Amino acid sequence: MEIKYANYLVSSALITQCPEHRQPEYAFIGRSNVGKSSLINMLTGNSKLAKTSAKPGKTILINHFAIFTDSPAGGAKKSASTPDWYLVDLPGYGFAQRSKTERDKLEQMIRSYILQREQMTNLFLLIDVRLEPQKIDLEFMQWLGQSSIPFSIVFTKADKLSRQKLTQNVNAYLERLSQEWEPLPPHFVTSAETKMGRSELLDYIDHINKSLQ
Ligand SMILES: Nc1nc2c(ncn2[C@@H]2O[C@H](COP(=O)(O)OP(=O)(O)OP(=O)(O)O)[C@@H](O)[C@H]2O)c(=O)[nH]1
Ligand SMILES: [Mg+2]
Repeated sequence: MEIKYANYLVSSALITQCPEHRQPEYAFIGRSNVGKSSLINMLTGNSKLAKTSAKPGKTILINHFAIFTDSPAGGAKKSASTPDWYLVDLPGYGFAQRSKTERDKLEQMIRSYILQREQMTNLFLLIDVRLEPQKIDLEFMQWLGQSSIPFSIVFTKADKLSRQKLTQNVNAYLERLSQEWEPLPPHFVTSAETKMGRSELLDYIDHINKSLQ
C-alpha cells in the first residue's frame, strides 16, 4: 500500500469533539519526544503534516489526519473524497517538566481516547530504541493489556545506533517483554530520518484494514 495523499483534519481536546466517521484509526502514543509526530510525517511522506519539535511536549491535542491510499479499504468507496483511514497523533506522556495538573489532564485525554474511541483499530506504542526499558512504558503496556487494547511496538530513532547496537537493544527489549508477554506484541524498527520500517508499517496497516472488510 502507498499513501497517495494525507491531510490534517482537526485537533480535539475531548473525545466528544473527535470527527464522526466510520473508517479505522491508527493512533501513535509514547513518551514526549519519542518521535510520534515525526513518524506520522515519515509515513505520509509530508514533513510538514504533524508539528514536531526538538523540545518535548509539542503535541497537546488529539490530532486527526485523513489518509487516502492506492489500496482502498472498506470495499467500494462512497466518493473520492472519503478517506481510507486515519492517523491519529496523541500528546506524549511522562514529560516531567509539565505541572502535575497539566500532566493529569493530558493523561486523561489520552486514556479516554484509547478506551472509548470505537474507530481506534490499533495503537502504536513508540519506544526510543536507544534507551533501556523504562518503567513508565512497561506500566503503560500493562494497562493496555488489562484494558484489552490491541497495540504494537514501534522502536524509533534507529538511525542513531550502529547496526550491531540496534539489534542488541531490540533483542534486549523483547527479552524484557517476554517476562510479561506471551505472545509478544508485534514490533517494528523505524527511523523517521532514513524511512526504515516504513513499508513494513504501511503493509501492517493495510493487512489490518483488509481483515476488517
Ligand atoms: N535522528 C532521529 N531523530 C528523530 C527521529 N524521530 C524523531 N526525531 C527527533 O526527535 C524530536 C522529537 O520528535 P517529535 O516527532 O516531535 O516527537 P513527539 O513524540 O511527537 O513529541 P511530543 O509531541 O512532544 O510528545 C525531534 O527533534 C525529531 O526531529 C528519528 O527517527 N531519528
Ligand atoms: Mg508530537
